[in-house]
Amino acid sequence: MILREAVRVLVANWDGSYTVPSRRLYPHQWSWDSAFIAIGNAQWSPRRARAELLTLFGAQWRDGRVPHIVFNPTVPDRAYFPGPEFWEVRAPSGAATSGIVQPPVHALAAWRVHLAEPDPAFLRRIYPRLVAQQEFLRGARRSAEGLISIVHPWESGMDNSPAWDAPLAAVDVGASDVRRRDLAHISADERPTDRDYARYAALARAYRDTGYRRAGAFCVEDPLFNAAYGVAEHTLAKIAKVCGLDPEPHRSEAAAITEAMVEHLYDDGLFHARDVRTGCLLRSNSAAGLVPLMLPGLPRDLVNELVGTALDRFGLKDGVVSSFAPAAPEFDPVRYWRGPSWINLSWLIWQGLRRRRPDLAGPLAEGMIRAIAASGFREYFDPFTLQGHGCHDFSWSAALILDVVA
Ligand code: 9WN
Repeated sequence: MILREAVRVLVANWDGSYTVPSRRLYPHQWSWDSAFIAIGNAQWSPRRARAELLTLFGAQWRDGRVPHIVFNPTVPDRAYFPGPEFWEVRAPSGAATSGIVQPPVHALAAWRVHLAEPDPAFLRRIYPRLVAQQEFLRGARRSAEGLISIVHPWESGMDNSPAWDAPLAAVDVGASDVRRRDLAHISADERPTDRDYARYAALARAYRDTGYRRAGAFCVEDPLFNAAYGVAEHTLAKIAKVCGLDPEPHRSEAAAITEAMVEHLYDDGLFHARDVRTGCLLRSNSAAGLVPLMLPGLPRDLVNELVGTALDRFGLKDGVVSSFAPAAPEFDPVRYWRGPSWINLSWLIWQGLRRRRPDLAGPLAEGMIRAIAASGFREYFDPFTLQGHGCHDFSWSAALILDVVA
């Protein structure tokens, strides 16, 4: 039943060559959403999964960046803020896109699609694009510490995470041109505040005004983003092998980023973000700090400490991981990335636990299924009551459940 319903959501959100995250709230193609969606679609339509990824990479920029939104030209500008008129940019393909990126989980998605239905021709086609995506990140975003930075909270995928409260406080808002559309669909207490939005717009505008080249006031190294980058290198090694290419450079890059993360982002049982502007660690209680569990090369003692933190502070012992630790003062069980449980975050952590701690991965998978059985394919869930929040029929909630149940 749950599987049939998941496919129904993905079919309803399919736009011919990609899937919208949500018909009304997010009516375009989003970068990391498409990766998660491809992982789910691989279970029932690998052809659709390949199309999803190839459509996204069709809008890749010449510098290798994969934009976080590819706009559907037939959707009116007023349907989503900020739309193409705000970003003022086109990919070489002619598609209107945003100018920022999202966590690079796409190599993993391509690999999972290949495993579902082996297709070396698809891998050969997408491999150079995945490599260019990584090259953009190390060319444009790598710090002296060897870590990759993000220049906007939207790049983290966890927009209003309390981890960004301190660096966002330094952002000068200026004249606001915000025309929020999200509140037409979702109650304001489940979304970022107007103050957050004023800062998001100011940061995006400032980055746009440098031709999408120079970071502004917000420049941080995020553990989820860097873990995704490292996992991408591990996965590219596997893809390179299938393509008859040398996997070694990818393996050493993965080892290097893992080492840099352990050296600069780890403290006291959790990975944290680091503010590149101040050089300070942004100690917080974000579940983004658990995602490095995905890195195959993480030292055993750190794995054990992270698992302990997930059990004690994030709800893993009950099989439901919250996006922010409930005991922390900033925790809010319904406000977007400030506490609710999200299927994609749980899935990423589940990937990290499957081989190492199957005893914990099983209950986490059951927790994801429980949330959806209780409330449907909602965008996020109250981690205690499992009540659904945000939009309905949210694509990655449907897609990743297909993978969990497979
Ligand atoms: C801004 C589409 C996206 C997700 C992000 C999530 C949310 C956008 C927004 O929706 O962000 O990119 O308008 O709030 O935070 O992770 O990719 O589902």
